[in-house]
Parts: sequence; structure tokens; C-alpha cells
Amino acid sequence: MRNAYSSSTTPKSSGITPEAVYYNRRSFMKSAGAIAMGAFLAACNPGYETDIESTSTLSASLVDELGAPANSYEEITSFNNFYEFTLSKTEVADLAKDFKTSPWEVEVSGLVQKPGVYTIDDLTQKYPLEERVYRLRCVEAWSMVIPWTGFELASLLKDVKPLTDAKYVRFETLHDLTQMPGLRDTSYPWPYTEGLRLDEALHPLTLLVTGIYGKALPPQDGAPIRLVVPWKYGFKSIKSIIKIELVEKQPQTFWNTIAPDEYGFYANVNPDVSHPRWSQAQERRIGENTRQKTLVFNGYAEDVAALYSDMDLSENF
Ligand SMILES: Nc1nc2c(c(=O)[nH]1)N[C@H]1C(S)=C(S)[C@@H](COP(=O)(O)O)O[C@H]1N2
Ligand SMILES: [Mo]
Repeated sequence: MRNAYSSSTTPKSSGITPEAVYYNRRSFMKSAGAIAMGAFLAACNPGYETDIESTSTLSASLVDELGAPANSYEEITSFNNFYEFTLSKTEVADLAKDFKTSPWEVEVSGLVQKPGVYTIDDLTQKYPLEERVYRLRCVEAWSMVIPWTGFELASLLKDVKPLTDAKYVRFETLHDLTQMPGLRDTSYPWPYTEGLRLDEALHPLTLLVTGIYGKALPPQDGAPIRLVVPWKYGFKSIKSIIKIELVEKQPQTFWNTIAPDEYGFYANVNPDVSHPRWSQAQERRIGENTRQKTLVFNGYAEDVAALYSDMDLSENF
């Protein structure tokens, strides 16, 4: 993966009240459901603008739990990594604009008692959507703060009832040559795949996401449904998912296959473990010019560090 981001083209995020109230991590974890946009979002995704007026705390909550303001909708939807379309971050949106995201089915299969095929409506009707403002830290050392709407992957996994020998979850992105021009570069190990250990997949921070800023996810951000794992480098957060498979062995993944020395399976954000070609100690928040320190586990250590207590994180990077 290249480390080529433009340093001056993205505007400072605007329209966010910086002194806004924000939830601390604990109340955030507990009350995420309560402050969720719930009913109106789950129903039919009407315009966010009208809803935001009637729910004034919503705009005030568009900071992450550390108080950092969310990036603008414009920033989040115009600077993307989605190699199935192009390697050029600023051209993904245009190349993906006609991407067909309906009808869409997600197969949940493998080592489960109740395999199934779900439409996006099946999922959003079954699992109430919540808004979660998370940091996304790309392995290329840029980051954003994104107000996702989605639901916990754990809810879906519990419903399909993993068998006892299921130890990992494997995810797969759509592979459609008629719509995704980047797939013509056959030097990549398509389809894009990712994986998590089952306990990581069941962690309450791990989301399946169908929206940003209360609007349906645009194609460039991984429509109609993607994974978000906020304590890991962005490449783990696989887009446009068609298959979720419970498996026994650690699955092969896209970036780990391309360069195992550079992109580990775990890919936990870690300022102390450099990428072989650049430091991970700092990052540039899109929309800001100065760099800031990268936080261990992207700032989610108190929630997730226990998952790795028996592991050497410099070896299992
Ligand atoms: N299928 C697929 N998923 C993907 C990628 C990709 O190229 N293809 N890029 C990853 C990387 S490297 C990052 S940083 C995030 C970027 O998400 P965003 O464009 O919504 O910010 O998506 C991840 N998911
Ligand atoms: Mo990334």
C-alpha cells in the first residue's frame, strides 16, 4: 500500500460545535443504543437534515469520545481507499458512483448452526441501527473521525449460532468486473478478503455499518454494508461485503497475502511497531495540517487490550 496522501487539499471540517457535549467511553458503550437514531433510520433512511432538527443532541454529539470533531461528510466521501475501483483516493467516488447496491445479499455461512442469506432490509429491520462516532486510522498514517450508523456484528453472529470449532470469521467483498475497474489488475489477490478472530468479531465495538451521517453509505465508503473495527488499521474494515463465513483456521486476507511483513493479520493500531517503510507513531487527521500522536489500539485500549493479554503484539502485529 502506498503512503501517498495529499497534504493540503482537504478543507478543515466545519459545521461542528467543538465545545459540544460528548459521551465518555463508558456511558458511550452503555448508551449507544439509547442515543441511537433508532426508529426513523431503521425505517427508510429519510433525509438526515430534517431529522437533525428534531433531535438537537445529535449534532452536538458529532465528536468522538475523546472530543475530536467528526470529519465532514464531504471529507469522508471524497478521500477513500477502495482498490476494486482505483488506487487513487480522490477518484474512487466518481468511479463508484453508479455502483449497484440493490438488490444485495449477504451470505452468513460456514461453521454455524443457522446459516442464512440476508438482504440489507432483513438486517436493518432485525438489528436497530445506532450512531457511533469512531476514529478510522489508515495504515498509511492518515485518519478521520466518522459518524457511522450500523449495528454490532455480534448481534448477527449470535443469531446464526457459531459451532464450537468456529474460531475465526472470514469476510469477502463483491467481485464484479463489470462494475469495478480496479479488478482488471490481476496482480492483486481478489476478491478482497479480511478476517477476525471470533472474540474480536464478537466485541461490542465491532460494527456492521450501513450509513454515515445518518444517510445510506455511499458506494465509495463500502455500500451497502461494510465492517468497521476501530482499533485496527483501516484495511481490516472491509467494504461491500457479500459473505461472512465462520471458519476454524485463521483465514487468508488480501493485504496479508500481498505483503505479510508489512500487513499483519491482527493489524492492531500500534504506534510502537513501525511499518517497514514508515513510522506509525503519528498520523495526520484529514482536514488538519499538524500531525498528532497515534494512540495504542487507536485510543480504544481500555476496551480491547484484554483480548491480547497473552500475545506479543510486536510479533503478532
Ligand atoms: N473491499 C475493500 N475494502 C476496503 C478497502 C479496499 O480497497 N477494498 N480499503 C481499506 C482501507 S486501506 C481503508 S483505510 C478503509 C477506508 O475506508 P473509507 O474509504 O470509507 O474511509 O477501507 C478499507 N476497506
Ligand atoms: Mo487503509
